[in-house]
Amino acid sequence: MPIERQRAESQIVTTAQQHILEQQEMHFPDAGGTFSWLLSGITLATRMVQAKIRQAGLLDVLGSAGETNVQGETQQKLDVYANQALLQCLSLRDSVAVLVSEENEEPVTFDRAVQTGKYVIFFDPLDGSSNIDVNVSVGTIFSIFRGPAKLEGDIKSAVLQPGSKQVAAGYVVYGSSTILVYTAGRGVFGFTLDPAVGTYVLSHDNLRMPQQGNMYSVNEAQAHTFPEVYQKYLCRLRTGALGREYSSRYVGSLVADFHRTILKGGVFIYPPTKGYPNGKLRLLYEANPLAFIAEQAGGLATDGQRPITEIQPHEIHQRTPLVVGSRVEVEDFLHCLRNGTA
Ligand code: AHM
Ligand code: MG
Repeated sequence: MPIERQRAESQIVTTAQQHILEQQEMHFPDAGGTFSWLLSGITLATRMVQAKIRQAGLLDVLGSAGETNVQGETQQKLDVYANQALLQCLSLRDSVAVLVSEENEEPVTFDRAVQTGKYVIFFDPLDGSSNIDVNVSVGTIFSIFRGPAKLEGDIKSAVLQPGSKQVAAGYVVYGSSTILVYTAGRGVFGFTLDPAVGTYVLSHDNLRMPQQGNMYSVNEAQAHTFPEVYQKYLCRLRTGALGREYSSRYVGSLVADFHRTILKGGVFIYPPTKGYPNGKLRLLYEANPLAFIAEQAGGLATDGQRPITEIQPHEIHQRTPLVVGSRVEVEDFLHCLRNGTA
């Protein structure tokens, strides 16, 4: 049998680990396995989290842990578990210099030589936690940067870089199946967890977001508190100004809403509101990674003033408005902004 055919037949599936290694060899030949080892820390933690989520209702993991996090939000037990899983799995990777989690007010640092501890990782361990108790999809989001040349002084400021400097980003959606989507700046790839084997398997090769969709996603009950341009833009979507009839879909878990948007096209919007004048979502571990993935898949992401990935952060837990999705919808939003009217 020809060698190529033998290879094709023996390679029944491509696992995430294998794919990440191949990508690393192709695009970062000098990384020497460090980067794939780092990512394997994330995939391990998310497999632990998904196992716990799948047992929710059987184990005592639902409900509040009785604490509030840095955002003043009640921490769910699964929030706490997911945070610990990521912190533990990643702290064992020598290449990690700093970890910044939604659940920790301060960055977690490791005493490593700069040559070894190369990476800073931002993550939201369990996004959409208000949905946990009602069996609706939740997720994990991560964003990876190279650390600064020197890690001294005020670590919180030292790790702040615009999203355009992300080395890799991804998310896991714990839905009807568990799916990992990631980019290292050379396209977007999706892997579905095979629960029987416990391995992520390539299921979405070189994912591209449709140029235009027919769904928009926003907490419309708050629409009366949105800035006028957002209200007018929503009116355009509803009235066929973009040449299509739109439906609305809103899960209330960013990862789930984004995952649908990347697959089906359309737009996800979290504007400034009365309750959240700067938007609710966090720049460094929610908006940035999803913006990087959207751009890599052919979409766009903006805060209404500039691309999300161009924002120079000033605070590790800062919030931002977010409009992310297909090129046609986001460009139309930008057009509305420029014209001051829809
Ligand atoms: P969380 O990180 O505390 O779970 O909050 C972020 C979540 C997002 O997943 C979701 O898009 C948003 O909050 C929903 O907010 P709202 O209920 O205001 O629409
Ligand atoms: Mg979140």
